[in-house]
Amino acid sequence: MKPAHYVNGVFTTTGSAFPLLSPVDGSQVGTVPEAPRDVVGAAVQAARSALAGPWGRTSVEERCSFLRRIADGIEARFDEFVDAEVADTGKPRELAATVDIPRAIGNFRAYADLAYGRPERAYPTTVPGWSGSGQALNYTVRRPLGVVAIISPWNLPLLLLTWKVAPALAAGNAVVAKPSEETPSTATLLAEVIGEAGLPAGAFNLVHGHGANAAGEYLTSHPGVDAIAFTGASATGAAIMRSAADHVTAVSFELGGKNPALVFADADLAEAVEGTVRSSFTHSGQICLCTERVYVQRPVFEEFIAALAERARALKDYGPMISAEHRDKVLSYYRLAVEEGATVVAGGGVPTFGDERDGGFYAEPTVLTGLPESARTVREEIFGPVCHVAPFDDEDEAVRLANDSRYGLAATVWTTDLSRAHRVAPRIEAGIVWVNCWNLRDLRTPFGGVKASGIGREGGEYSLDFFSEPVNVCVKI
Ligand code: NAD
Ligand code: 6OD
Repeated sequence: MKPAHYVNGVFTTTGSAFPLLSPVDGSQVGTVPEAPRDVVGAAVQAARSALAGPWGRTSVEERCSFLRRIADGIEARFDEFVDAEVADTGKPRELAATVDIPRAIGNFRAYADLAYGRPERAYPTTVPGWSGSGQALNYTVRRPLGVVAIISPWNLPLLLLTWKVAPALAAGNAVVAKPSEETPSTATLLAEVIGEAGLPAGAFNLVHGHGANAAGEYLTSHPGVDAIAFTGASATGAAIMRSAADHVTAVSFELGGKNPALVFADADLAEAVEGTVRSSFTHSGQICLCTERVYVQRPVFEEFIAALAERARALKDYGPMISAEHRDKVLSYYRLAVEEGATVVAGGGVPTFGDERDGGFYAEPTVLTGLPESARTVREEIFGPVCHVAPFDDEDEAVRLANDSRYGLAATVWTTDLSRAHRVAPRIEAGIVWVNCWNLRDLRTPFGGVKASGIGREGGEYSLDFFSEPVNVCVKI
């Protein structure tokens, strides 16, 4: 299905069209409609009306069964979803088939279970001086926030969109979603599946288009939006916060990162190298959780860097950057690193394949070393297949280096010393610390970042909390 808006249960391609390019070879593979302000307004109005209609009267059981039907609907069209995700992003098919699409299904199933099984608290309250039982019962109910705007990025398009849509719907909100302009296809398929699942018209709406001065900003600045859940760059989060300020709209932000890995001399080195290959180069580094700063304890520094470089050079089956613009940004950091004095231990350029990929947006997996901590290459998020490796001497220095960043999303610690792991992990300023693993996910756990990496937490009940408002009811007995 071609990218289309989905407003009040109806597909439309209103608005001018812009080209959709394949990152694999740069060819045009389709067009995307750019939602004008009135289409965004109609989507917000449809969501508001849905809350006043049958959707607003659904029980949590009914909503959870909708979520399960949506999960089944994606599963039934699994290959179509994989094809669409691969076409939009150019990522290896195996990645889409084992991570992105299964996680989208998992997101709906997880929130169906979590929302249905969610306990609420009650407090019997003693009221001094009252006659009779002298008691009251306080209990908490949760109301949806209303109309929620969901804005998602291009790197894990369906995974990150459904990560917010599932809890938002489970909590009873009506949604207006805007996926990235680079990756509109799986979101459109999702709208189709949601329609087939029988969700009342207006409960889920989808608009396509760009961000600044376009559909994204029309949506986040709309006075009819009660909350904004956003995943993307920190600078975009700041811009969205400014537009949200006008209407004091609640925000949940998952933003950028410059994630450290700490490799201690007592680590299983082969495991640490393999883990770092995954954490730095999966999806060509275009995952917010990817490692871009690696700190290795001095006794194993040379051995580690040689092994990592060898593995980076051997990588062959990797995907492109999402766009020519993003590829140019990544390559500009490769050049900057050299200007700043880096030693390029692996990669550092554009690969040649001898096939249609030579017209695509590729960058080589790259390992750098030799930069001071003040270098822009070490401080700024690149979001490509690149890491800088530096030595450290002791635990305190490792923690200090890890924390010396404006970001604080995820960190990885490689050590076989369990006491060290427990000592170091809580000292790291990050929302997520993985020990001897990376990106091992349990959907019930809190997910998010500190400092410029985000506001709030998603995952499990944290998402259900964000997407609902507690109301305390006090009944005098
Ligand atoms: P981006 O911020 O450029 O775009 C994300 C979304 O925001 C897109 O849909 C875009 O159209 C929209 N947008 C852009 N400007 C807007 C504005 N002014 N108002 C409203 N909407 C606007 O990010 P990207 O390039 O798509 O993704 C890469 C970035 O996302 C990286 O920084 C990465 O670290 C971050 N990211 C973070 C997480 C996380 O969970 N923390 C996950 C994925 C990506
Ligand atoms: O696994 C997740 O739930 C999640 N939100 C991943 C984010 C990855 C960032 O690119």
